[in-house]
Amino acid sequence: MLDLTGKNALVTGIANNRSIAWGIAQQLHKAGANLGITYLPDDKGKFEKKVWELVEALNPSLYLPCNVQDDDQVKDTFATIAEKWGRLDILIHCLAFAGKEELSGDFSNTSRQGFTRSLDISSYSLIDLSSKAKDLMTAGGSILTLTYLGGVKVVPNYNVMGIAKAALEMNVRYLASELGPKNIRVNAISSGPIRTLASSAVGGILDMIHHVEEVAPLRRTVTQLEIGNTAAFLCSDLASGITGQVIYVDAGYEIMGM
Ligand code: 0WE
Repeated sequence: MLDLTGKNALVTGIANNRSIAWGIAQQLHKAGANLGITYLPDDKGKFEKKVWELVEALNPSLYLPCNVQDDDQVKDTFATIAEKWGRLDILIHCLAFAGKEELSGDFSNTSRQGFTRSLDISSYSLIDLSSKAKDLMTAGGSILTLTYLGGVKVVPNYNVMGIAKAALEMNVRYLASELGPKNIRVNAISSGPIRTLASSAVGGILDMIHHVEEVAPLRRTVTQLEIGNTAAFLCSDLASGITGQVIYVDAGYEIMGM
């Protein structure tokens, strides 16, 4: 049976009730995990309040600000986990960013700064968080990140995010190789497109969703709940033999050539 009782899980990347990370947090909670939630702090405390109103119902035992571009915040996050939990079992990485200018128009116009920032937030952050998490995963563990087909095949306008996801998927393999001997598994879920805060800011996302509804074997898109269920499985002992993998949860879209 899928059982995460007694496991301490840190979930990053919840912005609102449409976030894929929110779907994951709910399913980890349902399976009995003890949750720690991080949010992106901003001047007005907007996310701090919004995200808390959402996650309160899951009784998280930690609620921490963590901007992955700020070394001190990352350090403080893991210092608090070490102090309050002692041991970490599950790390959920659901973070990505690219400047709006980079997500449309010619890919060859990608700026150095846009490239660096997108790869820093969307890809390097998995290395940094995993490096800190591994020291606390003293009973083995599971690290999970979210990726997208645009990191493997060209998706119009995904642009620099595709490069960030390609790097992220390779991070998964190198981390899985390094951390396997400590019984820490590292995997990614490649989600089909879902309407979220990030994706609804993308021009043409509705057309992309309609295309998936026509072409995907299951003739529909996937839900946050379905990503959450796969995440709970991958983080559980049921998936004890799976590491270094990119699992497609996309209603089958990825297999199609036409
Ligand atoms: O990974 C993503 C979303 C990534 C994303 C989206 C935004 C929009 C607003 C990263 N940074 C930003 N920055 C913003 O300012 N997806 C898989 C969803 C997505 O994003 C796309 C897609 C799909 C699908 C962008 C272009 C084309 C398709």
